[in-house]
Amino acid sequence: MPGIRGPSEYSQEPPRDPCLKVNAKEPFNAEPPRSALVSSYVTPVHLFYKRNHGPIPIVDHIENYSVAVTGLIDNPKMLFIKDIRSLPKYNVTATLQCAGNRRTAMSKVRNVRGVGWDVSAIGNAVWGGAKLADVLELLGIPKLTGFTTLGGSHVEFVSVDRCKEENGGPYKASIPLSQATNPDADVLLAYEMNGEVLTCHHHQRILNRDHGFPLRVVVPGVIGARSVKWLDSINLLAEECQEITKKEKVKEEKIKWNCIQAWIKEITKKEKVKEEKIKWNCIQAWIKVDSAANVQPENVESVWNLRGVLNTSWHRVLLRLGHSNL
Ligand SMILES: Nc1nc2c(c(=O)[nH]1)N[C@H]1C(S)=C(S)[C@@H](COP(=O)(O)O)O[C@H]1N2
Ligand SMILES: [Mo]
Repeated sequence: MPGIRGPSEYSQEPPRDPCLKVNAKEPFNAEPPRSALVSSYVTPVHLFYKRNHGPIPIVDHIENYSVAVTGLIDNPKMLFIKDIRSLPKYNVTATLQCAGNRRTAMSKVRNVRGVGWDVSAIGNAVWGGAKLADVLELLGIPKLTGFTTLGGSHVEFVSVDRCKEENGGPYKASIPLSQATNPDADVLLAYEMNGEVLTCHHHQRILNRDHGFPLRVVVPGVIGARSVKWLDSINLLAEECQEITKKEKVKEEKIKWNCIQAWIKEITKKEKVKEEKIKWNCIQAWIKVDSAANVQPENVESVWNLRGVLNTSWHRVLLRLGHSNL
């Protein structure tokens, strides 16, 4: 693990914003107040939810930091930050959401296992980095490939953090090679978040250890679990990796990757928010469809599961109206 290591205890955690609501201290899991999600289109880094399975890794020597690319690939290679930075840089605005978001609401139906999240384990960021499709091309795997010559069909991302749920082993997750090599899927090896630099360098401003410093994966459109932080190695596998979420048999949830707030605004504009008057000066509002007319389940009871994931039921919000003509 050149240049980066995963500590086994929590004495070297980064500082965090005191307004975050802490759902678990060690490992650190916290979400912002609800207002943070709608007060700006892009969620500020310090307010972005933090979802960890172990202590935050430590970078000792950024110049030694490298990512090993191994497995079912003809030419295994070490990639340095400079190799990744030499590729074209893309900024992708994408929403990350934890599969456990809104778990607390689910636990009200019946007990569930896992960190209790309110509604803010979701955030919208501008991720800057190289496209994984370009990185893999550099290593001899062409764009839009389903199988390597050695039979690799899944790309596994391995971190260095030591996770309780993995018995002290690293966090890992995989995606299909066809997705990884598709430039339109926008899978990134990201070194920036909201223009702040995840990479440690003397003239650079912010070290963002909570969100994957110095390099993380961002997989737009699927549950946050795929977006592995503190990337240590990339392995080409013949099968999907046995990762935390796979064991839990979590179904992938498609989410919009460019916007929370704009989406809400648009819905309001098109008056697709159904409103129900429940008190003189309150309305209850909720969102239940997307632009493709996919309808969310009406009640949390119908989506309850033991792990408390993927609570996609209508999120009802009570709005206080003050003086209004309603
Ligand atoms: N190495 C590593 N990557 C990880 C995790 C982790 O614990 N360790 N958590 C995953 C989960 S479950 C989510 S929802 C997202 C959260 O990313 P964030 O903490 O930057 O919001 O990171 C994913 N990547
Ligand atoms: Mo997650």
